[in-house]
Amino acid sequence: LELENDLRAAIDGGQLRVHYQPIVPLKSERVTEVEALVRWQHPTQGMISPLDFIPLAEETGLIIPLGLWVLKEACRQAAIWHAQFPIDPPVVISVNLSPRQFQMPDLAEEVERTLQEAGLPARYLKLEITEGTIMLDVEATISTLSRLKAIGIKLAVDDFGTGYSSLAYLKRLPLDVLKIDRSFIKGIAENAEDKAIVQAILLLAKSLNLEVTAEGIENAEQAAMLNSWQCERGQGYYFARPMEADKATALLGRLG
Ligand code: G
Ligand code: G
Ligand code: MN
Ligand code: NA
Repeated sequence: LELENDLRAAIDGGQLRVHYQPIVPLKSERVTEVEALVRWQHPTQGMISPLDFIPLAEETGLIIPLGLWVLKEACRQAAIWHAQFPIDPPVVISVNLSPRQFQMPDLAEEVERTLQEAGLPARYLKLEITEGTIMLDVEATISTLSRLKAIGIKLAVDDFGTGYSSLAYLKRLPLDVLKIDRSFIKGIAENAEDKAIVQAILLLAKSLNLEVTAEGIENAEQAAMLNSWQCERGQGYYFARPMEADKATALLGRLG
């Protein structure tokens, strides 16, 4: 309960931060996208990981104001980068949506309003949901994704391969990207099963006309293998860790 009250105060009191992790095309390794990842700068406990407060936020419903704050902040920052750096195409911002956020009845309207307020064109926003979120209520998912898609937002499945989404449903969803979970990427150089799974996901994605981002790339060998398998994009400590907005600005500036 103490943590819950602290978190409530944190949302209202400006203790949340958004960090940004670059996502790169494996062919060029130039940053074309960043994932927004929330952090909590606690007054006495220091920086708290989302792993330690997102579940509580989800349980208590605080994820709704928290998630809207992250979305707003990420869109605001993306619009600043677009104005600041004449990169073509401008960097895409990717934002995670929890199950409860995704089930908000007015999600599409909230997102559209946020984009308008930030002055960010919808095609530069990508939303990430997990297979678990997709499968909560597939018909509702199709309807919500279709509304978001109609606005022009890009849609990604996060942690792909770890959940239970059915291939029959995947075909019916207006998705753009599968993000292969980092647990599969970890072993691709040494483990025949991981390699087979990742290659199968790449084949599946191609046949469903989806792009792929490989998560958790930690070394050059993994990046090179994935590139040789025509995986479009990568994310992971090998390229960059999540970083403060200022550092991301400096990174984007060097590429502009
Ligand atoms: O950045 P890090 O690896 O610590 O994130 C841990 C987990 O928290 C990841 O699963 C990530 O998707 C999740 N996460 C980070 N930021 C957000 C956010 O803004 N909203 C939601 N729903 N999840 C987030
Ligand atoms: O669930 P989601 O994919 O949104 O989580 C992203 C999380 O993965 C972030 O918390 C980020 O810190 C973490 N992450 C990003 N790249 C790597 C990596 O190369 N290795 C590991 N172990 N974690 C990573
Ligand atoms: Mn994610
Ligand atoms: Na993920």
